[in-house]
Amino acid sequence: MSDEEEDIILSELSDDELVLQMHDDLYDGLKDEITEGVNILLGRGWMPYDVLTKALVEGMRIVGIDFRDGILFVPEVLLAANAMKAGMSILKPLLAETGAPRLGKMVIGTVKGDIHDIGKNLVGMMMEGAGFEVVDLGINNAVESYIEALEKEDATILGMSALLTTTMPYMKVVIDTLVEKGMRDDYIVLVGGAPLNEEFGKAIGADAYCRDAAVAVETAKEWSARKHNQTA
Ligand code: B1M
Repeated sequence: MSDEEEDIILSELSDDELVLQMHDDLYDGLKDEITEGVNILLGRGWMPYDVLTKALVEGMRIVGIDFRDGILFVPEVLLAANAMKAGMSILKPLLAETGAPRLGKMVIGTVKGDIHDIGKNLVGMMMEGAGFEVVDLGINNAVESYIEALEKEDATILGMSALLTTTMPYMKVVIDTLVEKGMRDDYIVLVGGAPLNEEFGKAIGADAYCRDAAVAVETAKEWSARKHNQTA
C-alpha cells in the first residue's frame, strides 16, 4: 500500500468518492476497509440494498473483468471475494429484517464442479429478506444432494447456481433426474449465474432464469403465487 493510500480516511470521503474507494479496496482485497466502508454508508442512511449493489456488486464486476483479462489471478480474486463476504455479512441481517410472512421454502446450491458461491449467497440473502425460508446447500452439489434436501426440507423452490460454462449443463442433469423420478412438477425450478441466459433456462426445462438476486426474488414470488392459485 502506498503512503498516499494509507492517508485516506474513509469517513472523510463524500458518498461518491467512498463508493469508488470501496471498489478499489475490494479489488485489493482489503476486508477491514470494506467493513468500514459498508458501516459508513449505512450510518449515512444508505439502504442496505444500495450498499450491496453500488459498492460491493459493482466492485466485484470490475474484479471479474480484470480476472478475465489475466490482470488478476486466483489468489487475488479470493481475497476480493473474502472482502466482499465481510461486507455481505453486515448487510445480511439488515436485508432479512422485513418481518414478512414466510412465502415458501427454497433449497439453493451451486452445482457440481463449481465452487463460486458469492452470487448464490446473495440470492439466498435477498430471498430471506423477502420472506422466503432458505436452505443453503453450499457449493459443488451433486443431483443426490439437491433431491435429498428438497424431500427432507419439504421445499417449494429449487434454486441452482453455476458460474462456469463447463458446469452449467449439470443443471439439466438435475432437472432431468427430477423428471425421471416424477418430482419435477412438485417444485418451482429457478436457475441463475453469469454465463446463463433465458434461452438456456428454457432449453434445460427450468421454470425461469434469474438475471440477478432481485429478479430471483420477484420470479420466486410470481411463481409461488401462480402455484398457490393453481392448488387453490
Ligand atoms: Co471464477 N470464474 N474461476 N473464481 N470468477 C468466473 C466465473 C469467470 C467468468 C472469470 C473470467 O474469466 N472473467 C470464469 C468463467 C469463465 C467461463 O466459464 N466461461 C472463471 C474461472 C475460469 C474460474 C476458474 C476455472 C479459474 C481457475 O482456476 N483457473 C476457477 C473455477 C473453480 C471452480 O469453480 N471449479 C475459478 C475460481 C474462482 C475463485 C475461487 C478465485 C473465486 C470464487 C470465490 C467464491 O465464490 N467464493 C472466483 C470469482 C470471484 C470469480 C468472478 C471474478 C466473480 C464471481 C462473482 O462472485 N460475481 C467471476 C467473474 C464474473 O462473474 N464477472 C469468475 C459477483 C456475483 C454477485 O455475481 O455470481 O454472477 P454472480 O451472481 C449474480 C447473478 O449471476 C445471479 O444473481 C447473483 C446476484 O445478483 N445468480 C443467481 C447467481 N446464481 C444464481 C442462482 C439463482 C438465481 C440467480 O438461483 C435461483
